Amino acid sequence: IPLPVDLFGAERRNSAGVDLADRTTLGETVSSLRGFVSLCEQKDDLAQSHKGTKEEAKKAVGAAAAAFPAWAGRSIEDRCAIVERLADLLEAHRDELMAICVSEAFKTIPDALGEVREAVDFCRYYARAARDGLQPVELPGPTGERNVLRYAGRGVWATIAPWNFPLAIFLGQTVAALVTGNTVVAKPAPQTPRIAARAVALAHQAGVPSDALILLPGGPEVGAALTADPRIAGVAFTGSTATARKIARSLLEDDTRPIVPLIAETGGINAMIVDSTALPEQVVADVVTSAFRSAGQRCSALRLLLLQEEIAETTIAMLKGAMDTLRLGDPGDPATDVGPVIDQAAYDKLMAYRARATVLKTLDAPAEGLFVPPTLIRLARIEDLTAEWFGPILHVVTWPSGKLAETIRSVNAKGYGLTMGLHSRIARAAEETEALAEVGNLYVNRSMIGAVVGSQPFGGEGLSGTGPKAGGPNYLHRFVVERAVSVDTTSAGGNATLLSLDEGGI
Ligand code: UN1
Repeated sequence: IPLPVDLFGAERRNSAGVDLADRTTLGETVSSLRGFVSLCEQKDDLAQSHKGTKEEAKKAVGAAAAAFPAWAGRSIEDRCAIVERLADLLEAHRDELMAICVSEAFKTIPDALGEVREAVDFCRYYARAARDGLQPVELPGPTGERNVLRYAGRGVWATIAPWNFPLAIFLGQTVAALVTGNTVVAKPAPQTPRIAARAVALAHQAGVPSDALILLPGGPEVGAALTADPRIAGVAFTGSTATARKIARSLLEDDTRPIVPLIAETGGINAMIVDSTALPEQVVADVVTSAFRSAGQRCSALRLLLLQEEIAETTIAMLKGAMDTLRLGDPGDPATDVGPVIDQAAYDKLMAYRARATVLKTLDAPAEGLFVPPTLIRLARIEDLTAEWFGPILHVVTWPSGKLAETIRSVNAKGYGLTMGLHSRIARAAEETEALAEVGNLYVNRSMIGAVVGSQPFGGEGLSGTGPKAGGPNYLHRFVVERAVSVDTTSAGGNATLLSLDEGGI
């Protein structure tokens, strides 16, 4: 049953106030992209040809450590202005950045546009949050004492980014560390070094000193060398739960090393619960967007669709019809809904899994390229899904009437807690889900992807991550140390203030 809706038009709006999937505005962008894509393909720049080594990781940390005092000593206003200049530069280079996202990460055009906009949003949001939230705070205290709480950078942060948001998350983590007065060694995913190299070059152009932000491309060995370095004062990581665990272990291994923060944003086995009162067309559109947009390669993506028994067969029939309207193909073609997956290893893993599953519906894939066709798989029980399959693969399970709480508890029992969706028109169902769902982001009657910076702080619980949420009001606080300074203003000869001596007098 084909649906009369633009399936991927449902992603919400961000800073520019333009629908991310508005294809009518993309014509101009696409024609200029074509030129850039071929340019990018020819360009064998540093990041692509160069893989970092363990020695370079050491050198980079040393240089960033030497740059720390000067960068930390700049005013908040200075650092915010630089980050806002970076946002302007990202906007000015939008088409070029989109082109690299398309050619290097196989993002579709609407996804590449969303990627650049989200990066811009992170820069502007964190600059504002630092300006508003990190000024010294005068605290009330016992009579006669002046108490001030100050925030200061911690030192050198390692930021380790995923390939699925190679610009937005790469820069989001990095800019948060920089704006709070830290210096950064930034390691992009091995699949996406070029977009990171462009982002770092623009940050330097915006005024970040070259030693305050150092790009370190490379694989897991380079990441391991970085986190094992005792001079690292914190790690911001987005990727798999297994890698987050390795990083946590490596940060704690050396007994002489300070205990430093790890911000980890990891995987999820995300479920959407649909009851018999939900609006069917909206459900189907939101399911297709949540499960198949970005070829399912978002940690927020829908993996497990839980349909109340009465509506299961009709919903599945509509879903199959909607899947038929999806176009697989060249991600640089604005008509494409689903592009290839990131690399051969991902392709092989997903295709092998699909081959042994009970497939309800799938599509034909283009003959050439790493296309995993959107696939609907039936499972008997919620417990049968035991792993995060990071691609366009959706599992469906039914649940009996009157068992909403049990259904939510079965999802909770997986131990992940990133996103959950509910489609229902019953207020009590929404309240019950809100009370029981152990997730970082609960979405009611909408899709489960596309968290907007500043409005929908993003991040999970349990196996899905440590918090604090990216794009939320508490994120920057994890990047700073707090210093409480208390001055007795009564004892020094009864003077209410300290004497102003110049340094030569001490
Ligand atoms: C991720 O896939 O790593 O809500 C994060 C979203 C994005 C974040 C996804 N803003 O889909």
